[in-house]
Amino acid sequence: VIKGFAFDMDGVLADTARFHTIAWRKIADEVGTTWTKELEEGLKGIDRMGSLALIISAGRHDDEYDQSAREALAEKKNTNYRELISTLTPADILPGMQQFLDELKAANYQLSVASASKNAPFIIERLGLADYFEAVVDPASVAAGKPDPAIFAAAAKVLNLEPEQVIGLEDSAAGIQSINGAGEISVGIGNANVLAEADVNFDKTADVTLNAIKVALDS
Ligand code: B16
Ligand code: MG
Repeated sequence: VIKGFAFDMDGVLADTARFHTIAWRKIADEVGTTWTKELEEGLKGIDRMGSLALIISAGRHDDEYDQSAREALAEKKNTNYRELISTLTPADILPGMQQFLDELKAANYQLSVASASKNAPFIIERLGLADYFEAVVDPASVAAGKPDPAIFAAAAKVLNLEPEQVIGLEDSAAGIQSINGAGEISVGIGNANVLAEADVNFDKTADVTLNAIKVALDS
């Protein structure tokens, strides 16, 4: 029996993926890596240093950046990103998600956040969503980031639930792998080809309701 839901944040609750893209594109330009849709999709759900490593590798610049140069680039990206997200308001909650959260709360489900972002508590506060969640998993507290199952496993644990009692929602391929690896039911939101491993898929957040998930799981 499902008792809880674990939410990814960027791309599921918050319309912030576009801000990550703006900030990372500047870094890609600086290191000389050509920006592609595949690169953009591949960064979703991947933590900050991991994302930077993918950008540097995509342009075959690995040898040009040592650890301290990488930390400086990551810091620069985050400073730019923080400026962009400082303007967030509840209007930046992705379509339908506040209603979905209301629906879950009314049905007494327990909710947690499993975001790779160290900025998650700040963003959830800016969106006015903090009161919906029993807990936000600190990504720094898990041994490995998405696609490793650790973060979604922790998202069940903070609710005192078994993985089988939890449904995870994600917009990234890495995140769906994390949910599946943790033994939870996975709901993908976005391109069905990218999220092919999800148990259930929706094109967009506005399509996600409790009933739509039930119908999809029963079919
Ligand atoms: P930060 P999610 C992820 O958030 C983003 O999808 C990913 O693009 C980003 O690099 C990562 O957070 C780290 O974010 O630099 O703010 O710590 O989708 O897991 O909610
Ligand atoms: Mg995401």
